Amino acid sequence: MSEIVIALAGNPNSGKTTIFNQLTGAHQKVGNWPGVTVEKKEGEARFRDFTLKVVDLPGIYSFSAYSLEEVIARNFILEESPRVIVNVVDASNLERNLYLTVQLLEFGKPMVVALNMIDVAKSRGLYVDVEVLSRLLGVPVVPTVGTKRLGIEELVETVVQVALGKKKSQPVNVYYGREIEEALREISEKLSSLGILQDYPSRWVALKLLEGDREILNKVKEEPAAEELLLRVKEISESLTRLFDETPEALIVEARYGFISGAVREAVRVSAISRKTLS
Ligand code: GDP
Ligand code: K
Ligand code: MG
Repeated sequence: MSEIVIALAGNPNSGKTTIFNQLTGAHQKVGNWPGVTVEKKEGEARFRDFTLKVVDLPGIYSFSAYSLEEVIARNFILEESPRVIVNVVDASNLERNLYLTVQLLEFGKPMVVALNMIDVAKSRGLYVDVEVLSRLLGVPVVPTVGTKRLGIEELVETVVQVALGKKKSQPVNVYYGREIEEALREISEKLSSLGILQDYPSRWVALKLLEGDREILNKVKEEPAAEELLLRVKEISESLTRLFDETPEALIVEARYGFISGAVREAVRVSAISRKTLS
């Protein structure tokens, strides 16, 4: 019997634990992440010939700050290589939740979005076009109501199909603008040629270096050829800052928000009635 490890990632209160419980039922194990007191929940779900090992990652809003939860979540994704990431998204707070989604896409790993709380979204007159959202993100999107078990079977089926390569999940690369894209390309190439952090997705490491991510900087510094790389990153960052009068980090954050507002504009319809009541 084959085992598929999946990681549940999402904002706090998006319904991650509810979906985790629906997937795993009584087959759960609660412990702590190694060395820290953050709770770790693991469980198992059966689907046909497969055992899904489900890990409930800590609820987070971002991967760029330095909370313990954020580091745990991203290290799990990078080091334990789950076959599929399931991103639980609160459909009634889509724009805010997509900020984490975009950062999950950046890992370039197979992913499925569980578009949860569509009951709440509907009651507020928000309709999300699942096909459009899926096309914009490059990954399957399955609508769910975790508390009512709606969409859970389809979610499991989709996850298994993605794991088997029978359903496409190709996370899009958010376009950061010509200059940043050029910088990402150059830094990625340098990472490969210098043999630095080769187990990590190079575009992701390049982004983190431009964002000035301290944890990744420290990891890079342990590598023999770090000095040459970091010198070049510094030059690139300074020239981008001169050019735009903003740090690369700020430019990257802005580009993510730009992508998200475009996606929401395309994929969400607000009913006329609720538009009136909301104003
Ligand atoms: P987590 O912080 O992401 O683990 O979120 P929880 O699973 O604890 O859920 C947060 C709250 O939302 C709980 O009160 C759940 O019962 C509720 N909830 C979860 N999914 C849904 C849903 O699809 N619809 C509605 N209406 N409530 C939900
Ligand atoms: K909670
Ligand atoms: Mg939870």
